[in-house]
Amino acid sequence: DDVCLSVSLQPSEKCGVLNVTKITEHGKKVRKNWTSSWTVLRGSLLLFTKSQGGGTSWFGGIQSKPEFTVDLRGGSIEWASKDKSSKKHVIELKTRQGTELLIQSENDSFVNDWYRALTDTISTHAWE
Ligand code: I3S
Repeated sequence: DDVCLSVSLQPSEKCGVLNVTKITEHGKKVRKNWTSSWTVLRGSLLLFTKSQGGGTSWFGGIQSKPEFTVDLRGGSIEWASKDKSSKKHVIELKTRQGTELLIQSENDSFVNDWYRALTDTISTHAWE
């Protein structure tokens, strides 16, 4: 989008505010810590920046460095099962590096768009 370009100052496929938590890091279970993150999809990378202004603002994306980045190559996504979270519209993302994330928004069409974009990215970059 134009918004993604102007906000991130670099072209990106998709951006927006999502609720995110890691559940596994380097193959080890970690405690959930849901945070509202400014999320940018750029190439095969998914970048998360702490969202400022209470979660509705894309403002934080301009200034902040990504808090963490995951490489989608070789990863997989699916809709999270009920035992993973009580929240609605939760995507479970597993990376080849052994990080597992839950990605969520109350807005189901928004989450569906992300699901599609992430799926496309994973299949596009599958053989790199
Ligand atoms: O998988 P869990 O343990 O039920 O996840 C919930 C907890 O992380 C909870 O925090 P504390 O147990 O640290 O107080 C969070 O507040 C909840 O949001 C987590 O569950 P959901 O179902 O929202 O992912």
